[in-house]
Amino acid sequence: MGSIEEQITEIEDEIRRTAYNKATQGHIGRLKAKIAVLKLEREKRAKSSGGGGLGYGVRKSGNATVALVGYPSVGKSTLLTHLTGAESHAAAYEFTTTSIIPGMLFWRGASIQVLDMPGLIPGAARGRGRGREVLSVVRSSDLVLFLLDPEHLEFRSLLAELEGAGVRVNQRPPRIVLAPRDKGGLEIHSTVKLTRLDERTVAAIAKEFRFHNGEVLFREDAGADELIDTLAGNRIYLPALLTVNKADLLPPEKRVEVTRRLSPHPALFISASRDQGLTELKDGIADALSFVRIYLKPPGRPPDLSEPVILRKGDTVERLLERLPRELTEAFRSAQVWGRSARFPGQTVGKDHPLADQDIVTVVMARGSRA
Ligand SMILES: Nc1nc2c(ncn2[C@@H]2O[C@H](COP(=O)(O)OP(=O)(O)OP(=O)(O)O)[C@@H](O)[C@H]2O)c(=O)[nH]1
Ligand SMILES: [Mg+2]
Repeated sequence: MGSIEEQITEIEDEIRRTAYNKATQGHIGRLKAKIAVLKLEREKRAKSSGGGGLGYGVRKSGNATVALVGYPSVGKSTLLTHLTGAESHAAAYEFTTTSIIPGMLFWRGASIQVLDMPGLIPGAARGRGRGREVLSVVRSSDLVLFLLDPEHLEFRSLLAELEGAGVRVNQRPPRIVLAPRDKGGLEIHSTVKLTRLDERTVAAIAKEFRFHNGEVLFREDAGADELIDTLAGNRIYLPALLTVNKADLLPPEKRVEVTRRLSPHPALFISASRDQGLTELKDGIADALSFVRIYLKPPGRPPDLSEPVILRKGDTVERLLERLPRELTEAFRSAQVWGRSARFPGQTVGKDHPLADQDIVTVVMARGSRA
């Protein structure tokens, strides 16, 4: 048997040679599972040999982190500078940026960390051109901002690089639940009719991941890819925005053509160097990050509407407490909520209550505590 890389290539070739139909879909599913397992093994080795990991050591800060992803020379550094004021050298040759450069964007009350990065090149997921480090930074971000040059619209291959690194953009995790057990064999259940997978294929794919005992529960009509993602267990699901930069060089009639070529992915046209479309872009970033503003109200006093605490959609009271002074958190007894997440004004809730945008919250402290 050859190296991991050779084995992956060999199986990929076999998949390419195999026509996809009802009779072959089980076989193809099994081959895809083999590739996924080999890639997990490759990641494990890269980590233990010191490569990969958070090579660049950027520390996350602000309310959320956005990763600028694109091929060399598309204008990532120019955009960082125009969005955040941070200096990142821009130049008319490729691979100008060789490390991660952070900047901070303040927009609609939130502080958003933007990361400029080296350009991605095909093969990044295999470690080409610092690709592994860049992709690991992408994995730890909260939003991917894709930048394309109108002259190079290969968005699909950019997406493929991220997919190869286990990043799924603008997708939700598959509705498949795994319940591993120590013994008893494999049980397959589903709450919906499965049209893309049969039991034999499910069992064969599970076997590749050494999932021999336990339950696989399908809550959707999933295919092999979704099952493999669930079994691999290390996929990251991120929202993403697609922008086409250098729109100043693009005549209006060409825009229509570019839009058509990128379809079904909606793209925003900007010019980083000329500050065109950047307000829309900032709004798009803030929307995609689903910020939630929470106003604090000290007991018996009006709420402080000047400085909200910024959380993300779905965050609970517990998340809010993490952002407050220790004394408040330690003495927490309950919270009172006014606003969209409350069933009635002033509802008393616990730490697991999910908050909504513009909620007003009073932290009720246990009796006898100071602060
Ligand atoms: N016409 C035009 N040129 C731009 C725009 N944005 C960037 N450029 C130019 O494109 C070239 C590359 O810009 P960079 O910001 O260095 O690109 P990059 O993506 O950071 O490149 P790497 O760091 O090499 O990956 C520079 O000459 C920029 O001046 C734009 O909106 N319009
Ligand atoms: Mg750059």
